[in-house]
Amino acid sequence: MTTDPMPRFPAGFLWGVSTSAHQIEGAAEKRERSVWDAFTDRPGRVADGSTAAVACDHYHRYREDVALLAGLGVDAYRFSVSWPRVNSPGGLDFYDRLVDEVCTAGVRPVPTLFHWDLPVTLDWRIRDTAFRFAEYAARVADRLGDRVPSWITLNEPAEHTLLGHALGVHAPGEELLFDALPVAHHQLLAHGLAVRALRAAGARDIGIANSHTPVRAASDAPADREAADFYDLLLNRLFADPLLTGRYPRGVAELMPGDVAADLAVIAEPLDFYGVNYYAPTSVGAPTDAPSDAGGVPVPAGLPFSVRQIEGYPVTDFGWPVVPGGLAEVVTGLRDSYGDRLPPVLITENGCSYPGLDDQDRIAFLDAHLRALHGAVAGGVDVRGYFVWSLLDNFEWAAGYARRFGLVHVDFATLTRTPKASYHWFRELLKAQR
Ligand code: IFM
Repeated sequence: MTTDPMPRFPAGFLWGVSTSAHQIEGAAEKRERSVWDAFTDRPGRVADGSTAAVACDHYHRYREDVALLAGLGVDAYRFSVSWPRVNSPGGLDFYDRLVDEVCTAGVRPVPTLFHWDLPVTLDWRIRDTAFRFAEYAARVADRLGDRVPSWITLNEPAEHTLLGHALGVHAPGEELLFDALPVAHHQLLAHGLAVRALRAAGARDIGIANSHTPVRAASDAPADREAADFYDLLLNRLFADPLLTGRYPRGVAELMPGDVAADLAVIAEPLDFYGVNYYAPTSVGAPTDAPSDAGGVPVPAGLPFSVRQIEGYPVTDFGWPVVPGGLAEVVTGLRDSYGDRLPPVLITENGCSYPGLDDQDRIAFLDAHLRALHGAVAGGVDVRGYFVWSLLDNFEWAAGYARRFGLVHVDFATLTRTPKASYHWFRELLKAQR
Protein backbone atom coordinates (compact mmCIF):
# COMPACT_ATOMS: atom_id res chain seq x y z
CA MET A 1 0.00 0.00 0.00
CA THR A 2 1.37 3.41 -0.93
CA THR A 3 2.19 5.84 1.88
CA ASP A 4 1.37 8.87 -0.31
CA PRO A 5 -1.46 10.91 1.17
CA MET A 6 -4.90 10.18 -0.29
CA PRO A 7 -5.65 12.85 -2.91
CA ARG A 8 -8.47 15.19 -1.96
CA PHE A 9 -11.94 14.49 -3.27
CA PRO A 10 -14.02 17.50 -4.37
CA ALA A 11 -15.59 19.74 -1.73
CA GLY A 12 -18.98 18.44 -0.68
CA PHE A 13 -18.11 14.81 -1.51
CA LEU A 14 -20.39 12.65 0.63
CA TRP A 15 -18.64 10.08 2.83
CA GLY A 16 -20.72 7.33 4.35
CA VAL A 17 -21.21 3.75 5.44
CA SER A 18 -23.97 1.30 4.47
CA THR A 19 -25.95 -1.44 6.22
CA SER A 20 -29.22 -3.26 5.59
CA ALA A 21 -32.13 -4.07 7.87
CA HIS A 22 -32.24 -7.84 7.59
CA GLN A 23 -28.49 -8.13 8.03
CA ILE A 24 -28.26 -6.16 11.29
CA GLU A 25 -31.58 -5.49 12.99
CA GLY A 26 -32.61 -8.79 14.55
CA ALA A 27 -35.84 -8.42 16.61
CA ALA A 28 -37.48 -10.75 14.11
CA GLU A 29 -40.35 -11.35 16.55
CA LYS A 30 -41.33 -7.70 16.22
CA ARG A 31 -42.00 -7.85 12.50
CA GLU A 32 -43.76 -9.93 9.86
CA ARG A 33 -41.77 -12.73 8.27
CA SER A 34 -39.80 -12.05 5.15
CA VAL A 35 -38.78 -14.37 2.34
CA TRP A 36 -35.37 -14.54 4.03
CA ASP A 37 -36.88 -15.95 7.25
CA ALA A 38 -38.60 -18.65 5.23
CA PHE A 39 -35.42 -19.37 3.26
CA THR A 40 -33.16 -19.68 6.31
CA ASP A 41 -35.65 -22.10 7.86
CA ARG A 42 -34.86 -24.51 5.02
CA PRO A 43 -31.98 -26.77 6.10
CA GLY A 44 -28.71 -26.29 4.27
CA ARG A 45 -29.55 -22.91 2.72
CA VAL A 46 -27.25 -20.82 4.96
CA ALA A 47 -23.67 -22.08 5.23
CA ASP A 48 -23.40 -21.98 9.02
CA GLY A 49 -27.06 -22.83 9.62
CA SER A 50 -27.65 -19.41 11.17
CA THR A 51 -30.60 -17.04 10.88
CA ALA A 52 -30.97 -13.27 11.17
CA ALA A 53 -33.38 -13.53 14.11
CA VAL A 54 -30.93 -11.62 16.33
CA ALA A 55 -28.15 -10.60 13.90
CA CYS A 56 -26.41 -7.54 15.45
CA ASP A 57 -29.50 -6.72 17.52
CA HIS A 58 -29.32 -3.27 16.01
CA TYR A 59 -33.05 -2.86 16.70
CA HIS A 60 -32.23 -2.59 20.40
CA ARG A 61 -28.69 -1.23 20.10
CA TYR A 62 -29.18 1.41 17.40
CA ARG A 63 -28.08 4.21 19.74
CA GLU A 64 -24.71 2.52 20.23
CA ASP A 65 -24.41 2.03 16.47
CA VAL A 66 -25.28 5.64 15.69
CA ALA A 67 -22.62 6.69 18.22
CA LEU A 68 -20.15 4.58 16.23
CA LEU A 69 -21.23 6.44 13.07
CA ALA A 70 -20.79 9.76 14.78
CA GLY A 71 -17.36 8.71 16.06
CA LEU A 72 -16.36 7.77 12.54
CA GLY A 73 -17.22 11.24 11.30
CA VAL A 74 -19.24 10.17 8.26
CA ASP A 75 -21.56 12.61 6.51
CA ALA A 76 -24.20 10.03 5.66
CA TYR A 77 -25.61 6.69 6.77
CA ARG A 78 -27.20 4.37 4.23
CA PHE A 79 -29.47 1.84 5.95
CA SER A 80 -32.53 -0.01 4.76
CA VAL A 81 -36.11 0.00 5.92
CA SER A 82 -37.62 -3.43 6.43
CA TRP A 83 -40.94 -3.67 4.60
CA PRO A 84 -42.08 -6.54 6.90
CA ARG A 85 -41.33 -4.34 9.92
CA VAL A 86 -43.23 -1.39 8.49
CA ASN A 87 -46.18 -3.76 8.02
CA SER A 88 -46.09 -4.57 11.74
CA PRO A 89 -47.39 -2.55 14.69
CA GLY A 90 -44.73 -0.11 15.90
CA GLY A 91 -42.49 -0.80 12.92
CA LEU A 92 -42.41 2.74 11.57
CA ASP A 93 -41.85 4.00 15.12
CA PHE A 94 -38.49 2.23 15.09
CA TYR A 95 -37.38 4.06 11.93
CA ASP A 96 -38.70 7.30 13.40
CA ARG A 97 -36.40 6.83 16.42
CA LEU A 98 -33.48 5.75 14.25
CA VAL A 99 -33.79 8.72 11.89
CA ASP A 100 -34.03 11.11 14.84
CA GLU A 101 -30.91 9.60 16.37
CA VAL A 102 -28.99 9.77 13.08
CA CYS A 103 -30.01 13.40 12.50
CA THR A 104 -29.13 14.37 16.07
CA ALA A 105 -25.67 12.90 15.47
CA GLY A 106 -25.32 15.31 12.54
CA VAL A 107 -25.40 12.49 9.98
CA ARG A 108 -27.61 12.45 6.87
CA PRO A 109 -29.99 9.45 6.81
CA VAL A 110 -30.16 7.73 3.41
CA PRO A 111 -32.73 4.93 3.59
CA THR A 112 -33.04 2.18 1.03
CA LEU A 113 -36.62 0.96 0.76
CA PHE A 114 -35.93 -2.59 -0.40
CA HIS A 115 -32.82 -4.59 0.41
CA TRP A 116 -34.11 -8.10 -0.39
CA ASP A 117 -36.32 -8.78 2.67
CA LEU A 118 -39.66 -9.01 0.87
CA PRO A 119 -42.69 -9.75 3.08
CA VAL A 120 -43.24 -13.50 2.81
CA THR A 121 -46.78 -12.95 1.56
CA LEU A 122 -45.51 -11.15 -1.55
CA ASP A 123 -43.80 -12.39 -4.69
CA TRP A 124 -41.87 -10.40 -7.31
CA ARG A 125 -43.11 -12.76 -10.03
CA ILE A 126 -46.46 -11.06 -9.59
CA ARG A 127 -46.87 -7.64 -11.18
CA ASP A 128 -49.07 -6.32 -8.40
CA THR A 129 -46.07 -6.42 -6.02
CA ALA A 130 -44.72 -3.35 -7.84
CA PHE A 131 -47.84 -1.38 -6.94
CA ARG A 132 -47.74 -2.60 -3.32
CA PHE A 133 -44.14 -1.37 -3.16
CA ALA A 134 -45.13 2.13 -4.28
CA GLU A 135 -47.81 2.25 -1.57
CA TYR A 136 -45.26 1.16 1.02
CA ALA A 137 -42.78 3.80 -0.23
CA ALA A 138 -45.44 6.48 0.17
CA ARG A 139 -46.17 5.36 3.74
CA VAL A 140 -42.50 5.51 4.71
CA ALA A 141 -42.02 8.90 3.04
CA ASP A 142 -45.11 10.23 4.75
CA ARG A 143 -43.63 9.31 8.14
CA LEU A 144 -39.91 10.07 7.63
CA GLY A 145 -39.88 12.55 4.75
CA ASP A 146 -39.60 15.60 6.99
CA ARG A 147 -36.07 14.47 8.04
CA VAL A 148 -34.85 12.27 5.18
CA PRO A 149 -33.17 14.27 2.39
CA SER A 150 -32.18 11.35 0.10
CA TRP A 151 -33.87 8.07 -0.81
CA ILE A 152 -32.79 4.85 -2.48
CA THR A 153 -35.57 2.68 -3.89
CA LEU A 154 -33.99 -0.76 -4.45
CA ASN A 155 -30.72 -2.46 -3.61
CA GLU A 156 -29.14 -4.59 -6.35
CA PRO A 157 -32.20 -5.84 -8.24
CA ALA A 158 -29.73 -7.80 -10.41
CA GLU A 159 -28.50 -9.94 -7.50
CA HIS A 160 -31.99 -10.33 -6.09
CA THR A 161 -33.17 -11.60 -9.48
CA LEU A 162 -30.17 -13.76 -10.28
CA LEU A 163 -29.33 -15.24 -6.89
CA GLY A 164 -32.83 -15.34 -5.42
CA HIS A 165 -34.99 -16.24 -8.39
CA ALA A 166 -32.80 -17.63 -11.20
CA LEU A 167 -30.25 -19.73 -9.28
CA GLY A 168 -32.00 -20.23 -5.94
CA VAL A 169 -28.99 -19.58 -3.69
CA HIS A 170 -30.70 -16.62 -1.99
CA ALA A 171 -34.27 -16.14 -0.85
CA PRO A 172 -36.84 -16.91 -2.02
CA GLY A 173 -34.82 -19.83 -3.43
CA GLU A 174 -36.47 -20.07 -6.86
CA GLU A 175 -34.48 -21.76 -9.64
CA LEU A 176 -36.27 -20.21 -12.60
CA LEU A 177 -33.21 -19.47 -14.75
CA PHE A 178 -34.42 -17.25 -17.63
CA ASP A 179 -38.01 -17.46 -16.42
CA ALA A 180 -36.84 -15.10 -13.65
CA LEU A 181 -36.84 -12.16 -16.09
CA PRO A 182 -40.31 -10.93 -14.99
CA VAL A 183 -38.84 -10.56 -11.48
CA ALA A 184 -36.36 -8.06 -12.90
CA HIS A 185 -39.10 -6.20 -14.75
CA HIS A 186 -41.43 -6.02 -11.76
CA GLN A 187 -38.67 -4.69 -9.51
CA LEU A 188 -37.80 -2.04 -12.09
CA LEU A 189 -41.45 -1.10 -12.40
CA ALA A 190 -41.66 -0.96 -8.59
CA HIS A 191 -38.69 1.38 -8.62
CA GLY A 192 -40.31 3.74 -11.14
CA LEU A 193 -43.64 3.75 -9.33
CA ALA A 194 -41.85 4.42 -6.05
CA VAL A 195 -39.90 7.32 -7.56
CA ARG A 196 -43.26 8.86 -8.52
CA ALA A 197 -44.75 8.15 -5.09
CA LEU A 198 -41.73 9.62 -3.29
CA ARG A 199 -41.80 12.76 -5.47
CA ALA A 200 -45.52 13.12 -4.83
CA ALA A 201 -44.68 13.01 -1.10
CA GLY A 202 -42.17 15.85 -1.58
CA ALA A 203 -38.89 13.90 -1.90
CA ARG A 204 -36.27 15.63 -4.01
CA ASP A 205 -33.16 13.42 -4.04
CA ILE A 206 -33.91 9.90 -5.25
CA GLY A 207 -31.74 7.14 -6.66
CA ILE A 208 -31.25 3.39 -6.87
CA ALA A 209 -28.31 1.18 -5.81
CA ASN A 210 -27.36 -1.03 -8.76
CA SER A 211 -24.52 -3.52 -8.65
CA HIS A 212 -22.03 -3.33 -11.49
CA THR A 213 -19.30 -5.74 -12.45
CA PRO A 214 -16.90 -5.11 -15.32
CA VAL A 215 -17.14 -8.24 -17.46
CA ARG A 216 -13.94 -9.59 -18.97
CA ALA A 217 -14.00 -12.15 -21.75
CA ALA A 218 -11.94 -15.21 -20.77
CA SER A 219 -10.11 -14.91 -24.11
CA ASP A 220 -10.38 -13.19 -27.48
CA ALA A 221 -12.08 -16.24 -28.97
CA PRO A 222 -15.42 -15.19 -30.49
CA ALA A 223 -17.33 -17.70 -28.32
CA ASP A 224 -15.83 -16.25 -25.13
CA ARG A 225 -16.48 -12.68 -26.24
CA GLU A 226 -20.06 -13.47 -27.15
CA ALA A 227 -20.65 -15.14 -23.78
CA ALA A 228 -19.08 -12.18 -21.96
CA ASP A 229 -21.28 -9.69 -23.85
CA PHE A 230 -24.35 -11.69 -22.91
CA TYR A 231 -23.33 -11.79 -19.24
CA ASP A 232 -22.72 -8.03 -19.30
CA LEU A 233 -26.20 -7.58 -20.70
CA LEU A 234 -27.77 -9.74 -17.97
CA LEU A 235 -25.89 -8.33 -14.97
CA ASN A 236 -25.32 -4.71 -15.95
CA ARG A 237 -27.32 -3.46 -18.92
CA LEU A 238 -30.60 -5.24 -18.15
CA PHE A 239 -30.91 -2.93 -15.15
CA ALA A 240 -29.05 0.23 -16.21
CA ASP A 241 -30.45 0.59 -19.76
CA PRO A 242 -34.16 0.82 -18.90
CA LEU A 243 -33.45 3.22 -16.03
CA LEU A 244 -31.18 5.50 -18.01
CA THR A 245 -32.47 5.14 -21.58
CA GLY A 246 -36.05 3.93 -21.19
CA ARG A 247 -35.27 0.83 -23.27
CA TYR A 248 -34.27 -2.75 -22.58
CA PRO A 249 -31.18 -4.04 -24.37
CA ARG A 250 -31.98 -5.51 -27.76
CA GLY A 251 -33.84 -8.81 -27.58
CA VAL A 252 -34.84 -8.49 -23.91
CA ALA A 253 -38.16 -6.60 -24.11
CA GLU A 254 -39.66 -9.57 -26.01
CA LEU A 255 -38.83 -11.87 -23.09
CA MET A 256 -40.58 -9.66 -20.54
CA PRO A 257 -44.19 -10.20 -19.45
CA GLY A 258 -46.77 -8.48 -21.67
CA ASP A 259 -46.27 -5.21 -23.51
CA VAL A 260 -43.71 -3.33 -21.43
CA ALA A 261 -43.62 -0.10 -23.46
CA ALA A 262 -45.78 1.89 -21.03
CA ASP A 263 -43.90 0.47 -18.04
CA LEU A 264 -40.59 1.63 -19.50
CA ALA A 265 -41.76 5.24 -19.32
CA VAL A 266 -42.35 4.74 -15.58
CA ILE A 267 -39.05 2.90 -15.07
CA ALA A 268 -37.13 5.73 -16.73
CA GLU A 269 -38.38 8.46 -14.39
CA PRO A 270 -35.36 10.76 -14.12
CA LEU A 271 -33.11 10.04 -11.16
CA ASP A 272 -31.27 12.55 -8.99
CA PHE A 273 -28.35 10.17 -8.50
CA TYR A 274 -27.29 6.73 -9.66
CA GLY A 275 -25.95 4.42 -6.94
CA VAL A 276 -23.20 1.96 -7.84
CA ASN A 277 -22.29 -1.06 -5.73
CA TYR A 278 -18.92 -2.44 -6.78
CA TYR A 279 -17.04 -5.46 -5.46
CA ALA A 280 -15.11 -7.17 -8.28
CA PRO A 281 -14.98 -7.78 -12.03
CA THR A 282 -16.14 -11.09 -13.54
CA SER A 283 -14.36 -13.22 -16.10
CA VAL A 284 -16.78 -14.97 -18.45
CA GLY A 285 -16.27 -17.55 -21.17
CA ALA A 286 -18.22 -19.81 -23.45
CA PRO A 287 -20.44 -22.45 -21.83
CA THR A 288 -18.72 -25.51 -20.37
CA ASP A 289 -20.07 -28.99 -19.62
CA ALA A 290 -19.53 -28.59 -15.87
CA PRO A 291 -21.02 -26.02 -13.45
CA SER A 292 -18.83 -22.98 -12.78
CA ASP A 293 -18.33 -20.81 -9.73
CA ALA A 294 -19.08 -17.07 -9.53
CA GLY A 295 -17.48 -15.92 -6.26
CA GLY A 296 -18.92 -18.85 -4.32
CA VAL A 297 -22.18 -18.99 -6.30
CA PRO A 298 -22.60 -22.22 -8.29
CA VAL A 299 -23.54 -21.42 -11.90
CA PRO A 300 -25.14 -24.47 -13.52
CA ALA A 301 -23.98 -25.89 -16.84
CA GLY A 302 -26.42 -25.35 -19.69
CA LEU A 303 -26.43 -21.55 -19.54
CA PRO A 304 -25.01 -19.58 -22.47
CA PHE A 305 -21.91 -18.66 -20.45
CA SER A 306 -19.55 -19.94 -17.77
CA VAL A 307 -17.82 -17.91 -15.05
CA ARG A 308 -14.01 -18.24 -14.77
CA GLN A 309 -11.45 -17.45 -12.12
CA ILE A 310 -9.72 -14.08 -12.49
CA GLU A 311 -6.01 -14.81 -12.12
CA GLY A 312 -3.24 -12.53 -10.96
CA TYR A 313 -4.94 -10.62 -8.14
CA PRO A 314 -5.10 -11.16 -4.39
CA VAL A 315 -8.48 -12.38 -3.16
CA THR A 316 -10.62 -11.55 -0.12
CA ASP A 317 -11.63 -14.33 2.26
CA PHE A 318 -14.75 -14.74 0.11
CA GLY A 319 -12.39 -15.55 -2.78
CA TRP A 320 -13.34 -12.36 -4.62
CA PRO A 321 -10.46 -10.81 -6.61
CA VAL A 322 -9.25 -7.42 -5.37
CA VAL A 323 -9.27 -5.23 -8.49
CA PRO A 324 -9.44 -1.55 -7.48
CA GLY A 325 -9.23 -0.36 -11.08
CA GLY A 326 -12.56 -2.10 -11.69
CA LEU A 327 -14.32 0.64 -9.71
CA ALA A 328 -12.91 3.35 -11.97
CA GLU A 329 -13.73 1.17 -14.97
CA VAL A 330 -17.38 0.91 -13.89
CA VAL A 331 -17.99 4.61 -13.36
CA THR A 332 -16.05 5.62 -16.46
CA GLY A 333 -17.89 2.98 -18.48
CA LEU A 334 -21.26 4.26 -17.24
CA ARG A 335 -20.32 7.82 -18.21
CA ASP A 336 -19.13 6.67 -21.64
CA SER A 337 -22.20 4.50 -22.26
CA TYR A 338 -24.91 6.80 -20.98
CA GLY A 339 -23.40 10.30 -21.33
CA ASP A 340 -25.73 13.05 -20.16
CA ARG A 341 -28.39 10.53 -19.22
CA LEU A 342 -26.27 9.42 -16.27
CA PRO A 343 -27.05 11.52 -13.22
CA PRO A 344 -24.35 12.16 -10.60
CA VAL A 345 -23.03 8.86 -9.24
CA LEU A 346 -22.80 7.77 -5.62
CA ILE A 347 -20.77 4.67 -4.77
CA THR A 348 -23.41 3.18 -2.52
CA GLU A 349 -21.38 0.06 -1.60
CA ASN A 350 -17.75 -0.99 -1.77
CA GLY A 351 -15.97 -3.20 0.70
CA CYS A 352 -14.52 -6.61 1.43
CA SER A 353 -14.69 -9.59 3.73
CA TYR A 354 -11.65 -10.32 5.91
CA PRO A 355 -11.38 -11.69 9.44
CA GLY A 356 -9.65 -10.03 12.39
CA LEU A 357 -9.51 -6.77 14.26
CA ASP A 358 -6.19 -5.61 12.83
CA ASP A 359 -7.63 -5.67 9.32
CA GLN A 360 -4.77 -4.20 7.32
CA ASP A 361 -6.05 -6.04 4.24
CA ARG A 362 -9.34 -4.11 4.45
CA ILE A 363 -7.43 -0.85 4.82
CA ALA A 364 -5.36 -1.69 1.74
CA PHE A 365 -8.53 -2.61 -0.16
CA LEU A 366 -10.37 0.61 0.67
CA ASP A 367 -7.29 2.77 0.14
CA ALA A 368 -6.66 1.32 -3.32
CA HIS A 369 -10.30 1.56 -4.39
CA LEU A 370 -10.52 5.18 -3.27
CA ARG A 371 -7.36 6.09 -5.18
CA ALA A 372 -8.77 4.42 -8.29
CA LEU A 373 -12.06 6.26 -7.81
CA HIS A 374 -10.23 9.54 -7.39
CA GLY A 375 -8.55 8.94 -10.74
CA ALA A 376 -11.97 8.61 -12.38
CA VAL A 377 -13.25 11.75 -10.65
CA ALA A 378 -10.14 13.66 -11.72
CA GLY A 379 -10.84 12.36 -15.23
CA GLY A 380 -14.23 14.07 -15.18
CA VAL A 381 -16.69 11.41 -13.99
CA ASP A 382 -19.25 13.07 -11.74
CA VAL A 383 -19.05 10.92 -8.60
CA ARG A 384 -20.43 12.71 -5.53
CA GLY A 385 -19.98 10.22 -2.70
CA TYR A 386 -18.67 6.89 -1.41
CA PHE A 387 -20.21 4.52 1.15
CA VAL A 388 -18.22 1.66 2.69
CA TRP A 389 -20.00 -1.67 2.99
CA SER A 390 -20.34 -2.08 5.91
CA LEU A 391 -20.46 -0.36 9.30
CA LEU A 392 -20.84 -3.66 11.19
CA ASP A 393 -20.02 -7.32 10.67
CA ASN A 394 -23.43 -8.80 9.94
CA PHE A 395 -25.57 -11.62 8.53
CA GLU A 396 -23.97 -12.12 5.12
CA TRP A 397 -26.97 -13.87 3.56
CA ALA A 398 -26.25 -17.46 2.46
CA ALA A 399 -22.76 -17.21 3.99
CA GLY A 400 -24.23 -16.58 7.45
CA TYR A 401 -21.91 -14.90 9.96
CA ALA A 402 -18.69 -16.37 8.60
CA ARG A 403 -17.92 -13.47 6.25
CA ARG A 404 -17.09 -10.19 7.96
CA PHE A 405 -17.44 -6.92 6.00
CA GLY A 406 -17.56 -4.51 8.96
CA LEU A 407 -15.37 -1.59 9.98
CA VAL A 408 -16.65 -2.61 13.40
CA HIS A 409 -16.25 -6.16 14.67
CA VAL A 410 -19.33 -7.78 16.21
CA ASP A 411 -18.94 -10.68 18.62
CA PHE A 412 -22.11 -12.58 17.77
CA ALA A 413 -22.12 -14.40 21.13
CA THR A 414 -22.06 -11.24 23.26
CA LEU A 415 -23.02 -8.64 20.61
CA THR A 416 -20.07 -6.52 21.73
CA ARG A 417 -18.95 -4.02 19.10
CA THR A 418 -15.22 -3.32 18.68
CA PRO A 419 -13.92 -0.85 16.09
CA LYS A 420 -11.32 -2.48 13.86
CA ALA A 421 -8.10 -0.89 12.59
CA SER A 422 -10.02 0.02 9.41
CA TYR A 423 -12.52 2.06 11.45
CA HIS A 424 -9.71 4.18 12.87
CA TRP A 425 -8.06 4.43 9.44
CA PHE A 426 -11.31 5.58 7.80
CA ARG A 427 -11.91 8.17 10.55
CA GLU A 428 -8.44 9.65 9.97
CA LEU A 429 -9.00 9.64 6.22
CA LEU A 430 -12.25 11.59 6.63
CA LYS A 431 -10.58 14.12 8.93
CA ALA A 432 -7.86 14.67 6.33
CA GLN A 433 -10.49 15.16 3.60
CA ARG A 434 -12.31 17.96 5.48
O1 IFM B 1 -23.82 -7.94 2.09
C1 IFM B 1 -24.07 -7.66 0.75
C2 IFM B 1 -25.13 -6.58 0.62
O2 IFM B 1 -26.30 -6.93 1.26
C3 IFM B 1 -25.43 -6.32 -0.84
N1 IFM B 1 -24.22 -6.08 -1.59
C4 IFM B 1 -23.14 -6.98 -1.43
C5 IFM B 1 -22.82 -7.18 0.05
C6 IFM B 1 -21.64 -8.15 0.23
O3 IFM B 1 -21.95 -9.39 -0.29
